[in-house]
Amino acid sequence: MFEGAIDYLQVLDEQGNVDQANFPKDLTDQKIVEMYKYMLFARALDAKMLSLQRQGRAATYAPLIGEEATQIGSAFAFRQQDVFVPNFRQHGVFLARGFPLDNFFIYWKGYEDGGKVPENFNGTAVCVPVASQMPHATGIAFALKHMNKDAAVISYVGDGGTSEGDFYEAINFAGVWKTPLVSIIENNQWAISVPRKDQSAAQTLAQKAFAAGIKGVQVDGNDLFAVYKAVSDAIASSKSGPTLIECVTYRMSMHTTSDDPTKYRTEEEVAEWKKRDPIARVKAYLVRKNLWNDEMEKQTGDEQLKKIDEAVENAEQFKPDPRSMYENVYSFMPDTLKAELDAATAANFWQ
Ligand SMILES: Cc1ncc(C[n+]2csc(CCOP(=O)(O)OP(=O)(O)O)c2C)c(N)n1
Ligand SMILES: [Mg+2]
Repeated sequence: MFEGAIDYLQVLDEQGNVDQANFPKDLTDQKIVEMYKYMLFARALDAKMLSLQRQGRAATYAPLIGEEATQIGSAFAFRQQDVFVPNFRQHGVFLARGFPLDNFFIYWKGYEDGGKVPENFNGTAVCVPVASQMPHATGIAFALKHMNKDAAVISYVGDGGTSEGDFYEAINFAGVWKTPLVSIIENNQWAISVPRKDQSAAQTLAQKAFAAGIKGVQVDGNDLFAVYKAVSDAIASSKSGPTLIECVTYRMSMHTTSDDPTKYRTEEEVAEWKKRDPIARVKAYLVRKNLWNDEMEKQTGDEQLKKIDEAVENAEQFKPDPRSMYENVYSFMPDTLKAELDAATAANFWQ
């Protein structure tokens, strides 16, 4: 008879108290302050993108607010050699992994050039088709294992994404071939207007691991320390096989800038989750330990805003080659597209 149970991990509670038994040993005060700054940075970046979009200076954007602990906690657990496979909401992970800020703004203005992944970035590009990144992730993990590399793949998928065939196929493959895959489910309770309860009758999303014969754990995704610990542990054991980590968090804002969440969810629900704000929780911890104060918060905010404003300015100088609209969809240019491009060139359309 099969018996399964999913552990739930929380280390830092809403008041900033810590469960010492589960506190990650390698988390120094200095590292926690650095992570906290990145949480603030991610939120500031998000607010700027939203404002630019509302002014018509950026294209459709998927905000991350509320999901900073899941993103920064996991990003800090990565080792340099680990490969990052995102969907479309992990701006905080891109930031913490050192993705150039200018490119971030160029990409979200709608230009593919900004989305190109730098050579040494060790990751794949933003991926919008839901869960289609998952077979890539497990395939990369398979290749790393085949080449005897000491590296893991850390992939992200939403709660909605876990209903896709691609998700099941990827974790099934990972289980059979024991690929070094750390698959993070960023369960933010909503898939556009579909609530978590209508997404799956399974009590947890982490238990989907059972069917694939891999490890599964559910984590408080608004708890920076718990996410860091779960992802670090999964990376440490990735040589012997994959782990599925469900981070339980909340999308505090709209799905994307084309969405109006007031049409399908209540203010009470949002207020309830606001009390579990991942940033407030780390701040309470740091302030209590005398590691942080309002002056530091102000200074950090000013520095980050300066970097953001500079990047926006640079991004707004960027002039795309209009012919690039013919590129990037196919690995080669089909005859029909080539004929269009040739006709436009002959008509001096690019002058
Ligand atoms: C294959 C596919 N189907 C539908 C869409 C439209 N779509 C974009 S995001 C999304 C919901 C995704 O929800 P979830 O996986 O929970 O991620 P979240 O947006 O909440 O981060 C949908 C249906 C898409 N991009 N790709
Ligand atoms: Mg979701």
